[in-house]
Amino acid sequence: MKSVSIIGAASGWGAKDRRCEAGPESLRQQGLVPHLRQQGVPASWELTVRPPANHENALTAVQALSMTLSQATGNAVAKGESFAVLGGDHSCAIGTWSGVSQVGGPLGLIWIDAHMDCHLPETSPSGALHGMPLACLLGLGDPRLTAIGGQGPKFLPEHVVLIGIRSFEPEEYLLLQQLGVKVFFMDEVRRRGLKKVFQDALERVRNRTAGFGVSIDLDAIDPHEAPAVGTPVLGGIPKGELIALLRQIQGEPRFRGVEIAEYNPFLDKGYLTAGLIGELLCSLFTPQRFAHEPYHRIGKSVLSA
Ligand code: 5AB
Ligand code: MN
Ligand code: MN
Ligand code: MN
Repeated sequence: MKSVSIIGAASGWGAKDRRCEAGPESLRQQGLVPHLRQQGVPASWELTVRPPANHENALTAVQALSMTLSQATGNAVAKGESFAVLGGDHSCAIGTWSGVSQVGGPLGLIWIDAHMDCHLPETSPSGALHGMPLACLLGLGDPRLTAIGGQGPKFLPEHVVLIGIRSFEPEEYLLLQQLGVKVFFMDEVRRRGLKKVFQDALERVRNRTAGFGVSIDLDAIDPHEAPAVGTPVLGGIPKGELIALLRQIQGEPRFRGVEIAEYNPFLDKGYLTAGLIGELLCSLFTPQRFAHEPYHRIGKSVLSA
């Protein structure tokens, strides 16, 4: 069993509401690591990456955080560990996957999100960088962000799939179509079932790659079950279905690690979303011989602290 290196990514400058920045520290305070260990996951909190105190603007803040984060994920994978990056707004994906992609051959990526996150600065309706990380990873966007972990695309388009999409702008979809990236919309997930869609996705990311990772934006899950997100969209993936599928990846030697982004502790209802994050991690990393126990709270919330 590989050990799991937990890396907090306190990114907030990628979104209009910066409070996702408090996400990783809140999860740590809520006792996430002791809970994981109790469930048989050999996890330890490696470090929390933060934006620099002094920076010119949102872009340079995201750039600096991404550079440090890419080193952290690159190191974990080079040491043969699994990793879990806990955000933080989803701009953290630039750092997470730029780092992982530097180690050992072409990488596949499953992007689970209500949104496409594939805007260019010119097409973005908000200018917010958490709507652009996938474009950056595919080599498009501000050169200061696409250069992290080395110039150029970090993934081939045929090795990337999106699941759960139900809110997007035409420009970003056009870009994904032009590149040839496969998108599984929420409609298709409902029609064919998540299980079949996920199987197709796994086939793509495992085909001619050395490994693959999963990036989970919590807003992919239905907001009734994951309320602590800044951009909720109704009609999402039921959490139980996602958990069941992630269990399939457990023990898969080519699975590199996961990122769970967009957790805003100030928007949680009790421990609903924090508890869900714990369950998602257990579904990926708890050895099969342990009973998989759902739980409702993992310690004190930042709000009650
Ligand atoms: B998230 C929107 N497309 O660019 C934009 O939560 C939303 O990381 C982006 O998926 C949502 O502002 C970014 C309207
Ligand atoms: Mn999203
Ligand atoms: Mn996202
Ligand atoms: Mn969001």
